Amino acid sequence: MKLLARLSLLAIIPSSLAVPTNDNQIASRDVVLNALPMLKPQRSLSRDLVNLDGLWKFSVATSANSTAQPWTGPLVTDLECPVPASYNDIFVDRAIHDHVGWVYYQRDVIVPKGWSGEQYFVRAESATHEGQIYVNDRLVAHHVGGYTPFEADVTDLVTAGQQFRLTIAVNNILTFETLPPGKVMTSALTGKRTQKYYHDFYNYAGLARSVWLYSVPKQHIQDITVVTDYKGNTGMINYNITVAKGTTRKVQIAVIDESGKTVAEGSGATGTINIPSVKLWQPGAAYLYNFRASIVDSSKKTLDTYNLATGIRTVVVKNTQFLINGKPFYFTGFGKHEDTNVRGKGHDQAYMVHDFQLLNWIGANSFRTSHYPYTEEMMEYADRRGIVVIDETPAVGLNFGLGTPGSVTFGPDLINNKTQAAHAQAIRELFHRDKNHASVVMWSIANEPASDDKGARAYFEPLAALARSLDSSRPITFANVFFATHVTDKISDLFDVLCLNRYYGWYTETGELADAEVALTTDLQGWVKKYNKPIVMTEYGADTVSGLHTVLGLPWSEEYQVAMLTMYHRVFDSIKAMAGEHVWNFADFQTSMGTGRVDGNKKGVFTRDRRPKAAAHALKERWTNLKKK
Ligand code: GCB
Repeated sequence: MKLLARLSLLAIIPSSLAVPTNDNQIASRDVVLNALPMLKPQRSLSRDLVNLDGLWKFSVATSANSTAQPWTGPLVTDLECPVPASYNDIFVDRAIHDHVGWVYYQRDVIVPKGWSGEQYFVRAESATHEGQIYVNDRLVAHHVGGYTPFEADVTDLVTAGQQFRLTIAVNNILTFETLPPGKVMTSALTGKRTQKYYHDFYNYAGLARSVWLYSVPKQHIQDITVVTDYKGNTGMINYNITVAKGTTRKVQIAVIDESGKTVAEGSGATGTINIPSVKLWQPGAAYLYNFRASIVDSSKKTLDTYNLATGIRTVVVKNTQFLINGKPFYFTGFGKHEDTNVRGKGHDQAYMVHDFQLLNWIGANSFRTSHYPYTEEMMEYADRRGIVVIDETPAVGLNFGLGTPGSVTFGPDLINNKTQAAHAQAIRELFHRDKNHASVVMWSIANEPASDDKGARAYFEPLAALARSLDSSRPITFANVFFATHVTDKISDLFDVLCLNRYYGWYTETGELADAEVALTTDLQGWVKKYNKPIVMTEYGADTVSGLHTVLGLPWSEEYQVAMLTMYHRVFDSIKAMAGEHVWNFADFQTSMGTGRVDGNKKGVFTRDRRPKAAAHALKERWTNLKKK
């Protein structure tokens, strides 16, 4: 993006969206709230890492007030909790399952003795939704936001070769100052606290991703940003590198292809590397170069090295087309969730690989990280598998209108300036973490906000500007809810792609597919007429009980799910501006209890344990044929 355009964008980002300051009374002076972490830790010739996953001592805070005190002392408990996993479904204990507030995880850690002279960090890949890291009794990191990493430099606190007590306190409370938003309710009858929220997936909490202890040399690479391009058959990696304070030595770059051959070299902290006879990263045909950044001293000794898997590709939106490497791309796939039995949102490599196998089997080329950032492992895996990702922030449930006409969402006591500041921070952290992934082709900054609410424009305009100022190389979008129509929606002009979530035939016109077809067609044609933009249907689907069959094709049956998807596809195929279809959902998933959900949301094309419903076979047929076109 041109500098002037960038500056004018920055002008509409108010100072209230500044990086949060640390005003929490429990945080000590030198702990910066939500400090941006370094690059994902890795083992290289100059870096080391120790995985801290396993069984940790675990306990829930005994009173709601324990947040007011910093954590001190060894945990007295007989509970052990696996990391990574959400804690809610692990124990056979309703009090833990329903707990609202802080929980504590604790274990002993030894800093390897070979790390003396290095700098070392504790890093949690996430703590849902607020985390505090303690080394022995000292608070060293504080982070709000449940799906992005944070870390603490512990070099000066523990000597290499020594042991320390690591405690991570995790809080699952959602308020109007968090994303997603929520409200804690207290029963007038028993005083029991419950967490209310406005999104349709269970509020799993805890340490659902890995925890690491890692080392870097004192002079090290802190961050790398790459933006790729190509001209003819020459690839380009535009890069920018930041190094640790006190780094006096030079940055050198080598680009290595998949066969191990160095194909280009360069030096300096910022620049462009040209790659002759480039092999592009393509959907379904990933190709990754190793962008190797090193800090080298005058005698050519390497002090630090970071290896960044880099796919060279471009993404451009042109009129109603979504172009990857100049070719129209049609999204097929799903909105997903991180969700499995017992482990909740806990990362599991077996499920990750299996889910990608199923995506491949069904002919899907993409997914959306509905409705929060997924693990970094998953983003890296998508890079390697050639799966395209729409990467979403945890801004879900900014919508109090569902089912209540005339309700207001944005206002001083509702979704307000503080929510907006948290939203800005969520955008910063997601972009910071995922900016280098070839698989990520678009940012979704929210799911189904009340974009027709009178406060929607004032809320979203600065956020869209912030997103563009942080990354001008990818389109931005949000997923639009059905009742914010092309007439009433107030924000879609701020975005590049129209992502629409629609449930004709399910929440409206239930069981009446002929009516639903007319309603869907009219709706889509309205958007086509008003905007010259690509349309991706980011949600459509029907709750379906696996094994329920009916010859009449009634709702909840496998037949109905197939018939409904088929109807949607007929409509999509008649509209030129359609650039993709993501069925809701890849698999059945857990939600909060309620009369409308029987053990969760059943819109999965696969069951929660990943068995195909009839719709999976129907989609496989369609998507495999689309691929051949
Ligand atoms: C939606 C939401 C999604 C829900 C889905 C449903 O519009 O975006 O989070 O799970 O509908 O099944 O109701």
